Amino acid sequence: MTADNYGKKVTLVQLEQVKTLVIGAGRSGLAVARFLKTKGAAVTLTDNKDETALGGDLKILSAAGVRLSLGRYPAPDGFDLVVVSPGVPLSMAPVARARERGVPVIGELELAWRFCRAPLVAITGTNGKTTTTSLLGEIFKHAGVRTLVAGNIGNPLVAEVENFGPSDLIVAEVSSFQLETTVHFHPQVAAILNITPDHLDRHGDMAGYTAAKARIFANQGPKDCAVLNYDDPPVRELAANCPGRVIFFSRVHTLKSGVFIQGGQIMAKMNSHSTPVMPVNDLRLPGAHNLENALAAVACALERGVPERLLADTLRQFPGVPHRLEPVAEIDGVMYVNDSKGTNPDASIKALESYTQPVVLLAGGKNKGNDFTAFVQRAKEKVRAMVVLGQCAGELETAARAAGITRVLKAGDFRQAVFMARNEARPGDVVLLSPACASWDMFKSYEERGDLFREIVLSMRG
Ligand code: UMA
Repeated sequence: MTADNYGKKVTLVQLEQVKTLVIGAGRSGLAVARFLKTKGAAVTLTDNKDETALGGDLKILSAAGVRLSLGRYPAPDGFDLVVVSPGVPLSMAPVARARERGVPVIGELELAWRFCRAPLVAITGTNGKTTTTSLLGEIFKHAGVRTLVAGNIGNPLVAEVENFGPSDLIVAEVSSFQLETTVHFHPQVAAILNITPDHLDRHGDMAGYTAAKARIFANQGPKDCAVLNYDDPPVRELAANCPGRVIFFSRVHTLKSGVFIQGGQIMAKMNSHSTPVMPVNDLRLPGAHNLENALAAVACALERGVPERLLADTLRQFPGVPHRLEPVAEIDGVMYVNDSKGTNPDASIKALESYTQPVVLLAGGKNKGNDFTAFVQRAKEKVRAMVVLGQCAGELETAARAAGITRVLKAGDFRQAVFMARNEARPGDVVLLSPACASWDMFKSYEERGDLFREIVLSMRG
């Protein structure tokens, strides 16, 4: 297979003997290397970290015939295909070189899609995508549909995509990083929940970030559907570019058609008549942002034919996802909440807005090019004290003091930060880990950060 015919293939592809370079040996790259090997490709897996730093399944892959180039990238020439991990910037040398030579560069999402036989619902957005994807997965499962939930949520789609067929369903959380390398990726239903500043260090500016998000519907046709947030102006404006039908959802407007709130009820007006789905107050998930997530899930589920009664059952029961406003424990009258998934200022503002009681906030990590002004201004109204940590601790401290937060403490490490927060809290307060930053300066993932927070808090109970 040549580079050229790969680019033209739209669905199933022939990978036998194709010389493939997989960049990044994390969750995505390992799954891609394994998958390509089963398809008979000649696979080289590379990572800028060496074997000691990586650990994992590398020995097994090597024994299976995957060539490893760890600690340094191989000479980029001689490959027919490059598959990049989502966290690998497309500006890095081997990727740029491959593109110059006309070698196709795709990501795991595109690769998986080419082997996808099941109908696909894809969810993106700056915030809420994990909650909405999980919720939607539960809705479909409760409605009796065999469903795979995969993607940016943590389990690469390519690992399981072939186990699901036309009568099943796949719900995929997709990120701007993954969408950036799509070519033919084509979900039947594509939802965009919101677009606020995030990952600007990677995408350059909001226009670049929005363009990456909009790739979710770029290959849709008239029979497909985009589910868009009417209340979010950048998302609403994307409707003009959608090749398929658009279903809007709104928390604040009564829509002519779509999914919205009226008289305390979630209403769906998909054809000409309105149908009540359930009272808003019956929703188990707390917060205005979760109501938006629920409205998006309702729109996607109705589009796929799930009856209102069944989807309302799930909305009444769904408790949320780990690391997102996850209550960990109450100790001496103080509630400890793990919101490690608050990896950008907007997510952490939403977390702060979920509480009426005083908050001791733990924030900081790796700033992804975001401005903290709005975040610290909101924090000023909510926090008793703020503990800052990680790579951008100094930047956050300066911003917090400029916003008028007087009690700002700088922690040397994560454990110290949690103990500092405990000392600051009074009975009735919330200690909230919602960093507004990525975890990558101190941890492999936000999950690892949240797990450590949970472990430290639980160890304080005795
Ligand atoms: N690496 C290089 N060169 C580079 C950059 C990274 O070799 O220039 C290597 C690193 O040394 C590391 C590997 O690449 O070994 C990591 O790859 P990765 O960052 O793509 O991470 P994965 O473990 O493959 O996880 C990725 C997603 N991570 C990112 O997008 C940063 C996971 O999303 C996703 O769950 C997983 O694939 C499966 O699809 C996480 C995430 O933080 C949750 N996503 C961002 C977000 O939600 O905001 C986009």
